[in-house]
Amino acid sequence: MIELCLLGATGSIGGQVLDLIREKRDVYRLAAFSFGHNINKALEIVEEFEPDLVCAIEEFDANVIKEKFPKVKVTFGNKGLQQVATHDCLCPKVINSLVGAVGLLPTLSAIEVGRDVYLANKETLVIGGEIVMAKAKEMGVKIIPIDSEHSAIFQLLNGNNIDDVKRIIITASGGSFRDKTRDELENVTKEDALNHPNWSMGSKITIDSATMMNKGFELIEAHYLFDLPMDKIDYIMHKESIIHSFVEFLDGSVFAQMATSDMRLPIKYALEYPSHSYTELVERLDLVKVGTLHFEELSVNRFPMLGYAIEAIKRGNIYPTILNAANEVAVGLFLKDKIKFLDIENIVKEALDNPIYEKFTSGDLTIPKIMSVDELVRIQILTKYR
Ligand code: MN3
Repeated sequence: MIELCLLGATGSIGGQVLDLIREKRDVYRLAAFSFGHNINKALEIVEEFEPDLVCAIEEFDANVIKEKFPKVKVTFGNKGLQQVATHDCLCPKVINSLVGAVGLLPTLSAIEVGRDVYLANKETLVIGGEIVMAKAKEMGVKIIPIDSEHSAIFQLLNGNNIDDVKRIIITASGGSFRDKTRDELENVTKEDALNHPNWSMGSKITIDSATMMNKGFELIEAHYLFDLPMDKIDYIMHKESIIHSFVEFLDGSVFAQMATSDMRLPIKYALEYPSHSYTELVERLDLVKVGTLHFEELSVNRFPMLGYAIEAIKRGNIYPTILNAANEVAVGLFLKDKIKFLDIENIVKEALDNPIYEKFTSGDLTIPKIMSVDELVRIQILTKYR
């Protein structure tokens, strides 16, 4: 029996993890979970899965759970997330599907108690990749990706020598606005942006897909996960989202991983790696029905966020934190109709170029430094756009 400690159970990835548990109740048990603000969904999950421990973000929601389910251990806030990540059970697997920078500390808590982390929270690696991977190495634990592109590369590298890799090529669907020119982006709405052509995901990542920041994050994620220099990490537009990424080896051989667009496959592979055992959940790929696959250059001029992400990782140190915090706040403002779509890009660019952060670039990157710069960036932007 594998006991899952699931951070972010009411989100899109969390819901798909629950699907996998339902399919194999004899293999998986939900031991602990956290949720954000969806108290109704959280109550349903407690009722259905009878976990030992539940964490709410707000104390108020924690009390609601406690009242209804007095036998369940209940906690809340950031400390609670770390309790879920380190929850004591026999065969724990920690899945981090939180959204945003809040995912970093629970990842580290899990690593510190010697647990492998099944990682869907890309911000963990974007802002803390250096520290997280070093700590994982020190503790001898694995970081297993739950992201379709990184799962593809992880599958393709299995049994191969990383030194034989010429480059990896991460595919991008292009997001909701892939066929629009920059002029046409001027007045697009939140509803347009949330309408992703291939994937059904949470709102934050769907907006990140439309701005291409998601792909920028994924380049950084790959850099740390596979310990590859940025010049070995390439990207390409592939509108069908059938090929989830490529690995090109030094001898010219190029491998692709293909499947229908269903996150339950990368989640299942992560949890059951290296097994490809049967599942009913994932729709089979019918190549005749697909017919044709398309590939196009992904231009940094058309999608400047991709360039900002590459620039942030080149500058290193605190810059990926600035990139992420600015993006998180900007996407939040856009989802509240406070700014226009293209303002997201402007806010990120302004933050990266803001000289007030320069003083943080000296000295090594540390967790306290990440936390304080993260907060400072948020305050700076929110004061301006309130
Ligand atoms: Mn992805």
